[in-house]
Amino acid sequence: MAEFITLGEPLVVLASKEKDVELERVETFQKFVAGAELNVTLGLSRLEHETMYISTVGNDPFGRFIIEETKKSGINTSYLKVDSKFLTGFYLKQNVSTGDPKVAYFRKNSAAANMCDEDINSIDLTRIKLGHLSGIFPALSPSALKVFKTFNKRLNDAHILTVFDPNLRPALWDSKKEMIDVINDLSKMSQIVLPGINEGEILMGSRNPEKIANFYLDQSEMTTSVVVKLGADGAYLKTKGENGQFIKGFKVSNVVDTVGAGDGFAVGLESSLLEGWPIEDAVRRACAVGAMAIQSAGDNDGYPTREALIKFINENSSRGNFAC
Ligand code: KDG
Repeated sequence: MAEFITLGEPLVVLASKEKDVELERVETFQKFVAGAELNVTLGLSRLEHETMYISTVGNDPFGRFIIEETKKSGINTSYLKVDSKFLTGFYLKQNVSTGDPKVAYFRKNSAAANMCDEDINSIDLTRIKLGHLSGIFPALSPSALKVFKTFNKRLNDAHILTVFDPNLRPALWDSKKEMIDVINDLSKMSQIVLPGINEGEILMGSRNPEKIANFYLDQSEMTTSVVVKLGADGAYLKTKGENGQFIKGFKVSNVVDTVGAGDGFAVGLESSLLEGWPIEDAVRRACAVGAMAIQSAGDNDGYPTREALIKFINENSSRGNFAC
């Protein structure tokens, strides 16, 4: 049983040890588990929430590594299956001194991309309070898009709070237009939408956080809050019928790797919502976890325990002590 659920493609990431070396020339890689939705699940379970992760891996060393690590983290893996016909996806990530790293995906036709509706229909949603959805899984294949919609519908029918992170990955889509149309359409089926500011510009044509928020609030009856991620500057929160507000971020001096920051943001937000916090405070914790995430090399190993999160917020907060 769990209070949190998500569906995603787990990956292994091979992160280069050498800095600023082109991926084809790298000699040493470090292996981690990755995949946006798995990152969020791992982060929530590190904060002691009961989580469930739905996916399929191949019958191969990467798949076995993912299963082992996921079980070790206390995640409910009842619906993490093995399909011997396909392989587990992986990707290479460059270690860079500034900016976002270059990545190379090896995930086409993976086991997760070949999931089908039957993998979703039998899932027991009893006690689930929050479903996390990301725009990566529906980009994997036409069948993954169908599975995603079935899963989203089941969550909606069961009146479970859903949070949608557009997570744009242009390399996974046939065209930019298809990506924009499908992602904007899928966003309509969640109560909370979490676009980054750069994603907002691609998806609806403006870098103005209020305009981005209004676009998602206006396009769907179901969407009640939009949180626009502004990187180191924090976030902009707008709830239907209320004024929008900027929430300050946490500056960190030691940026190791930016990948996984957005998922960390979702961890902070969703953990707070599961604990019954008002959304404004949830966004503040989201900014904290996002900032902590960029200080390590893996995609999710920077996500904090509860103790580390309290310490980070108290040491970096101008508002004084902050309950976690
Ligand atoms: O958000 C982090 C993800 O980008 C990473 O873990 C790998 O799922 C991944 C992707 O599609 O890039």
